Amino acid sequence: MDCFSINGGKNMAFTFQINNDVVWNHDEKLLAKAERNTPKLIQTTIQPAAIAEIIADEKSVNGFKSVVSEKNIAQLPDYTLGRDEKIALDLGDHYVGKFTIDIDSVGSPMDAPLYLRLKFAEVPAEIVAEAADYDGWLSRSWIQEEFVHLDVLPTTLEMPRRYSCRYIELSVIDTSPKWKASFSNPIFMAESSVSMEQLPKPVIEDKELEAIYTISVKTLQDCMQTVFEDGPKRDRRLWIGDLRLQALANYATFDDLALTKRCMYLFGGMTTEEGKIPANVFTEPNLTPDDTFLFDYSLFFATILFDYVQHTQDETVLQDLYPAAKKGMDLALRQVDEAGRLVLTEDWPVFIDWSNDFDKATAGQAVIIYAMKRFIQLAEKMQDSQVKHYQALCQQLEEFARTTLYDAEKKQFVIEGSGEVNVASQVWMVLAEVMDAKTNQEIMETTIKEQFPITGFGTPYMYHHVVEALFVAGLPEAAVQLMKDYWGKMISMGADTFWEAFKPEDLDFSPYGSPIISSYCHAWSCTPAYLIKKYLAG
Ligand code: RAM
Repeated sequence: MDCFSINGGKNMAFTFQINNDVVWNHDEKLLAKAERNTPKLIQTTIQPAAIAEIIADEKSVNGFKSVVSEKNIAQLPDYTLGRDEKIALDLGDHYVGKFTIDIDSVGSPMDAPLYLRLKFAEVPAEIVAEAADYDGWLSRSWIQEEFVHLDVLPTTLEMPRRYSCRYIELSVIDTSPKWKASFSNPIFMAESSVSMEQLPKPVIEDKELEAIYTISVKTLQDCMQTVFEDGPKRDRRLWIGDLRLQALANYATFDDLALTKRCMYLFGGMTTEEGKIPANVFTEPNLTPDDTFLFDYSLFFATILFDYVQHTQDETVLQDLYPAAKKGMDLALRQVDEAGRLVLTEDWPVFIDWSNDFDKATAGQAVIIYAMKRFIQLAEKMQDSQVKHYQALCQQLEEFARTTLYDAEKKQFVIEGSGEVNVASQVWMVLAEVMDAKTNQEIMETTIKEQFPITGFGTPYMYHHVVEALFVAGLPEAAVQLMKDYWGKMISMGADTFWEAFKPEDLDFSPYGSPIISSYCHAWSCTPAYLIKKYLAG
């Protein structure tokens, strides 16, 4: 295996993995079920609400915000554009879909082609950024920018690709001095597998929380396509860590069970010969697993199945997918030594968060305990003859955590050897409920006292787990406060949907070397809908 990583050492981050030697099992029966549950997308016609002016504003995301222009969107055709002139359309909210627009020439006969650049942007700063300046490690092909030559006008320009955006910039590279381009009838055909009309309006008295709830539901909706995508701008595919959180938020809101089932069957139907669940899968042009593996993500297959069965009591799904969950769990358990210590390896790293600034070993130990506790309940339902074996292993893992990884004096979990104390270790150990309720509360109280305001985490994915750990530890006020400080802060910076990456203490942070490539509608940030419904409603 080749693993290209920024920091392959102690924290085992990854960038790209290339595993050419993997032998895949395609379970055609499971995959046929996945295909049968493909949703028909609901389409909604969106017309731009305004013409936008993008202006510098240091308080907004990546330093820019949008204000409504004095130019009237109803007069769009009058604002003709020649060389180096541009105009930005504002859809009024974030959407995912396809764009069409009518274009005509005005003036003398069209004596040269129209050369046009279109930019589709989730946040205003993407309009301002120059693709040529991008120097990150992910492909620049993700930047939503197109160059089009049109030889004959009038025409209807139908952009063939799907975009994820709120703002669309039309920028004329050239016409000719004899004529200008005139634009009319811009249409954005938005798509999702679910509609907001399906959802009753929630009654949330706290207005800040209500706004957080509403935007998290919008984020979820825009990520719900023919799979639960991680981000409709990027990577536009099904990742298992994101799926776990999307499924939970989905049960609390749209409750689209077919889409959830489809995604579980996709993972269950494409595993390695030894039983590893891939971290993500592609569905076009064929169903194809990615040769990328993350230890914690693989374990989440069992927890996603547990959550689904708990929510639906669907026996058929359990019968169909339990074998893959079991094989995956057995494989992961091979990495537990006789002392009950999880031994992580570089070719199957834990993810936990995009940040590489902390040691993930103790959090990894907690994730396997968290997953096993749920898996064991499935094993009991299945009357698996090995239930006792799994229980014994789980106890061993917990025992190791309590005796070797817990510092009773500090009331904190540590990293074995270095003694490092970090927030992720506490959070995942609390979620795994390794200690009793009182100790869990003490752990999180100590964490608040000594580590808040949190620094170092790069994703709403990790912040979700911190908030949930606070709820689990019986500290709902602190949980709500953190939701407001984090997701609320994104809103104050202009979020229409919640982002893939966000560090309140480092507003320019991107895991990819440049924020232009980040996704600003990202599945794993949609969980306030779940957290609010589960821990605060009623
Ligand atoms: C990013 C994806 C996804 C996440 C993985 C680990 O590339 O966008 O959300 O699950 O990383």
